[in-house]
Amino acid sequence: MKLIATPSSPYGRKARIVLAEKRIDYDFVIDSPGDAATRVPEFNPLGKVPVLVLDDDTTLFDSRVIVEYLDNASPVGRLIPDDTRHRIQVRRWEALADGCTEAVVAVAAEKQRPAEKQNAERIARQQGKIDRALKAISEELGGRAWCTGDLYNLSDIAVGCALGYLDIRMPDLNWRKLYPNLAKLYEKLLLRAPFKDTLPPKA
Ligand SMILES: N[C@@H](CCC(=O)N[C@@H](CS)C(=O)NCC(=O)O)C(=O)O
Repeated sequence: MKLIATPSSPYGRKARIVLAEKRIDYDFVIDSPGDAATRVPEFNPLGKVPVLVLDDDTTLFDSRVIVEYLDNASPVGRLIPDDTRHRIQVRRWEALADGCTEAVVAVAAEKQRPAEKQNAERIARQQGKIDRALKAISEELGGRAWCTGDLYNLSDIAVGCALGYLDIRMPDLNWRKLYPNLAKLYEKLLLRAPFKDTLPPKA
């Protein structure tokens, strides 16, 4: 199977971490949807990465579908709990973390426009989502070791990918100082090879 993504994509990183945690072999195909020569739309009509291409050429997207497929593809280290209540809790954390990343992408895209074309109101609205999401994640994590339950799972992976992406797109936000418990969580996640090996390159 192959995973199409970029080294900096936070959603791609989520899929790559899950592949590594599940010890599933794959080819990493780097293709940036923004490049003129991109082939991503041939695999995903939405033109977004990550896309997982199975050996029978079935294409899976988006990252939430990919991680669910992967978690079921191998019994090694389950990352999405079977129990409905806990599973929904984990998916909710994932939605919050992915949503935070979506807002970071939107702010970064707006800030790449020429200064006179930037929409300050749009930036402020997206920044509000980031600030509220981080506060909620930090408050809900509190002093616990992991985001949900007693064990590391997909909720921690999703939050870790959102935090790692903040480092490259919003280095001035200083989320570690604002939320020491998130800093502690990310430090712990970086002790795991799948996290360390997928650190996004600095922009
Ligand atoms: N909800 C999607 C989001 C995927 C996404 O936005 N990927 C970005 C890269 S990080 C992308 O491909 N952007 C290109 C575009 O939107 O045209 C997922 O979880 O996979």
